[in-house]
Amino acid sequence: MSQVRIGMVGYKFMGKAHSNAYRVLPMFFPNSTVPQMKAICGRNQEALETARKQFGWEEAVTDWRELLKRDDIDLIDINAPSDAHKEIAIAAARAGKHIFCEKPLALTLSDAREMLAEAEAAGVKHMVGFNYRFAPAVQLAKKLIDEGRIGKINHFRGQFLQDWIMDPQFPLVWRLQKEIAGSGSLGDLGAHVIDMARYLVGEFSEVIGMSETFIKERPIAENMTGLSAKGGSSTEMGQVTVDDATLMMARFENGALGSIEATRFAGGHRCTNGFEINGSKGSVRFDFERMNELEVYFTDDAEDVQGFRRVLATDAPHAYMDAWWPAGHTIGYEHTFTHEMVELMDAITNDRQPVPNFVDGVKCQEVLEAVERSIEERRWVAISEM
Ligand code: 4PW
Repeated sequence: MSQVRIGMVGYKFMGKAHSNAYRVLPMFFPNSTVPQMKAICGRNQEALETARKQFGWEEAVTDWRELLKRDDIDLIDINAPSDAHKEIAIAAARAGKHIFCEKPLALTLSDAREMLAEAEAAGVKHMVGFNYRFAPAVQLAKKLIDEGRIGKINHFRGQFLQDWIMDPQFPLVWRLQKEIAGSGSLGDLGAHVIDMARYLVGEFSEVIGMSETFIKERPIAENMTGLSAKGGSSTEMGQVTVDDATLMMARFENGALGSIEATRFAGGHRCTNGFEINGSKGSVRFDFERMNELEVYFTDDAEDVQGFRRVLATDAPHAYMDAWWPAGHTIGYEHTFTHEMVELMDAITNDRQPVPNFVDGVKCQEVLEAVERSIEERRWVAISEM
């Protein structure tokens, strides 16, 4: 297969990120199967047409079911708000289409499990959008861990800190409504950290959490969509039904201990998605706001140079970097999506499941729901209970 023909549902933040990835992929990864941007889908015809032109899609359709009936579409890319994931993914699987779905995979664990079961029964390829795995510095951390170079892992300390809803006038966007988003900082931000922990450390065995909604009512405004929505002058208020911040502690199956913090109230932190992992032979530390770097520490360094060192993951030995620029020329957020789509194209072409896929989406959702149960019942919850 030299082309994968795509129908994409959603055209906002993630729609733009995915479109950019599909567009630049053939230019930088000329040996990859080419993503064909066939049709983009959304409900608001005018806004959709603007996005179609701007992002470079061939056609725009306002009903996603149309995409499933077409023979010239191989893959459905779902990046509409989370409440739309399940219905579209299951219908896509039944229509024999491969599926890419943004995270969190679903609103609930049982929905996520249904999506996985349907995709497996249909024999289609399925992938979930944990894009931060694809930062070359994260891939370096993974390599060091897999090669045993930081030894037996004892600690995972993860965080995803943002501050975009600290203003009480920030409107009640969909990410703050449980029936659309599933949960708040936990599912939106914590999901990335949980995935990172699973990727780098291993499976969770038990969790305990706490959460808070600092601002319980927000204005209902005209522009209620994105992270940069504006409050306007409306005085009508609506209930925030998700967590503003969630903290959790965890034990991993391999004996490591974990702590994770996900919040949209960390003033000054715009996108601090980071982790520190301490092993018996060394440590690694990553902060997405400096995504080209990995800090590493090895216990067997000479005594007089002991300490963290900064590795710039921007040249050829680092994952994906030979495709981009000369050494030292950094890359950004959007490149994580390009790398994600390279993996997707390769998996479809070589008839294997991409990684991360719906199995990872379900495992992440098990942890998310275990944290929610733990908060509700004020106790440790084993993942095996879920
Ligand atoms: O990558 C993150 C997303 O998964 C972004 O920083 C914002 O938080 C928007 O949604 C989530």
